[in-house]
Amino acid sequence: MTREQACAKIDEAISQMNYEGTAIEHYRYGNGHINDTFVVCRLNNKTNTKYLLQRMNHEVFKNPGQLMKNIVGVTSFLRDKIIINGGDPKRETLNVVPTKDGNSYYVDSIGSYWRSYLFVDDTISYDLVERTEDFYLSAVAFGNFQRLLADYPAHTLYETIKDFHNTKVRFENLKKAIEKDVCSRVKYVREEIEFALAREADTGILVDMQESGELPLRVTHNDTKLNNILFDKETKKPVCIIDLDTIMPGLSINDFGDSIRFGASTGAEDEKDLSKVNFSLELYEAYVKGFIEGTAGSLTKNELDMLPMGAKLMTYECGIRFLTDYLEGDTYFRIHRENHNLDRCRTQFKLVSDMEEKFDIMKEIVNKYA
Ligand code: ADP
Ligand code: GN1
Ligand code: MG
Repeated sequence: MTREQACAKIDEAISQMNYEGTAIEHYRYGNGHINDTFVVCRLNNKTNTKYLLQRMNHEVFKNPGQLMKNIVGVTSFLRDKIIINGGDPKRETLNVVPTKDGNSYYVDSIGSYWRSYLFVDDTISYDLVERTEDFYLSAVAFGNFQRLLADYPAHTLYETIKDFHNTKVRFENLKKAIEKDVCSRVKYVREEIEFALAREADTGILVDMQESGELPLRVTHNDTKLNNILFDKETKKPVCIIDLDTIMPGLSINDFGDSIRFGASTGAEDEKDLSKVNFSLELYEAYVKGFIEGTAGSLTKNELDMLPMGAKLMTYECGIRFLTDYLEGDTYFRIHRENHNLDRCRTQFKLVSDMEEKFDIMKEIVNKYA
């Protein structure tokens, strides 16, 4: 079944959600690579109300029920903290809209899983940093998010994707994809494969430090790219951190690194012209400053020391994930054009090379703020 076909029962899903008012329209929305996202507009007492509706990607998230338990738990926890801090809980965290039966998700008659959130209106999400200040503010917000969740009972969280940021496992998956070569694409990407294989020794650096206890497990977001944060259209301040599907115990450094790989680039994640894709030390510095402020002294010395490595490894890991998906026939990340995953892989590898050249400066920048 294609993703389009899996969304065929959207009207049935809408009819099962506990929405106010009457239907006006619904349309596709956003630039996520994983879920199918829609906005649902309703008319309620002469005012328009919007909801966000998603078909959860059941191929990627094998147990949507457990995933929704994580999200309900985390968002209610955040909601309480936001209220105590005098914030607006309807805008500053996701709010799950239940089904008419009071469940957090609905399984339709063809087996697709749907969930809905209040739509956080008058916001914008960026696919490329427009102002350094925005990136700095996103760092404060992601750091703060991690700090807010520091006392969340981590043992209650389900692992929604096994070995999500286990770079060693990601590397093994790439090797298997190369061996199988199901689409006969290996011949087109010899250079990228060579680049990936040459860095095998790096794949265990953070995983091993985690296993030995040198790096603490924390409740982390695990998908901290810039378009997973909503900014207020007017004030340009971060409002809400979204895409909570991968909240799990993880490494703080990976949240840092994932933001850097996406945001500290001068080009989009899928830019074809690699001359436009460079690792920006200015953006990196802004994020380092913001993240250290946002986490407010909670990072250990080892974590601070390994931030540059986190940036490099998350970029590398994402590159090998895109390459693996290209070799496997583009089954994981949504693509919009031929070779889309290969283009994405190339930007990541370009950034890795750039970071390797600038690694000493990256360390100095962390030392400046640590
Ligand atoms: P994916 O896992 O596919 O990335 P996301 O949960 O990130 O899905 O949602 C895709 C996009 O939809 C986001 O980048 C954002 O622009 C938008 N979005 C998600 N949730 C909301 C919300 N509650 N209110 C407004 N926009 C949202
Ligand atoms: C996916 O869901 P989305 O588009 O926010 C992916 C991330 C990758 C990212 C690359 C669950 O994020 O891990 O880093 O694409 N999410 C999942 O852009 O695999
Ligand atoms: Mg997303």
